[in-house]
Amino acid sequence: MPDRIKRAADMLSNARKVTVLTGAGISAESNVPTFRGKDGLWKNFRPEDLATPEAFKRDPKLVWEWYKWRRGIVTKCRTNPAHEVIAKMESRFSSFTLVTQNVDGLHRRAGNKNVLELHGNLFKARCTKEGTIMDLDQGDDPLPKCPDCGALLRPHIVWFGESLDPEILQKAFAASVSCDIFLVAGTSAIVQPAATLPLYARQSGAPVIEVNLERTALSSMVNISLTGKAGEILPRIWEQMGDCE
Ligand code: BJW
Repeated sequence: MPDRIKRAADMLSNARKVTVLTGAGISAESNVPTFRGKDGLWKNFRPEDLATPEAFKRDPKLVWEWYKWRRGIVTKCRTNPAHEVIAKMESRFSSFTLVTQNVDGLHRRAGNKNVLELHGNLFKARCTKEGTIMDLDQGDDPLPKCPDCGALLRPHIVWFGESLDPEILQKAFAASVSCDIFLVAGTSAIVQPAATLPLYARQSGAPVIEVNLERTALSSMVNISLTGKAGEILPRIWEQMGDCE
């Protein structure tokens, strides 16, 4: 493992354009629940009841209540060393794109600016009539309404079966096919189209480094697979990159 960490650090040290893809595992050490795995959200909740457009149509109060509970968890969480290294990377490389599937906003809290949030953001809402995206202040309202037109708001989250924002997805593809190195961390790499981004990078000639607690669907296809906690491995990579501060 120390050898592979050193190799990953050397590769990153020599890179100019870096793209990072993150998933729920990056926030696990901040105590934000992941989706799959032993204590994942999908062990206790059915995605069909909460994370599809049909579920929202059927029972918008239940869906809003679930997202309010999730925002409550995230509000109490702090960023962890994995978020902090990824934030420092943004100023280290001449071109840096962070693509995240996370909706918790912790990457921005850690200091990243160039963030493509593929699946939306827990702290934003969207008007069901006009599509306007806004910061969310739900308060005690079980069914928040659009301040402009009075229509029902929905969480600004990409649910199963919904398309991702084409502009954000296009930028994520472009950053994946044009980078020197692609780092993927804390994702099971099961959900499409995010899971395909590292493969596009690989096909375009960029080495892919994976950091995950366990092996994933991607592990056999990457150049370096590092198994362990992102909050421990990423700081070790960063330390070995040299001339970083
Ligand atoms: C650690 C760690 C530590 C833990 N350190 N690591 C093609 C083929 C098959 C299916 C599809 C397809 N294209 C589309 C689909 C359907 C669907 C899909 O992919 N389904 C799969 C389940 C098969 N995709 C969609 O519907 C997408 N829409 C779309 O493509 O539209 C066009 C279309 C539609 C339908 C058909 C065809 C085309 C939209 C996807 C939206 C995903 N939304 C969610 C939920 C949002 C709700 C919410 O947040 O409330 O987003 S699903 C959930 O999974 C969430 C996450 O962002 C996403 C990814 O999960 P992630 O981040 O990887 O988390 P986990 O829990 O899975 O993994 C955590 C990892 O961390 C693990 O590996 C741990 O080991 C690791 N870990 N601690 C390092 N400390």
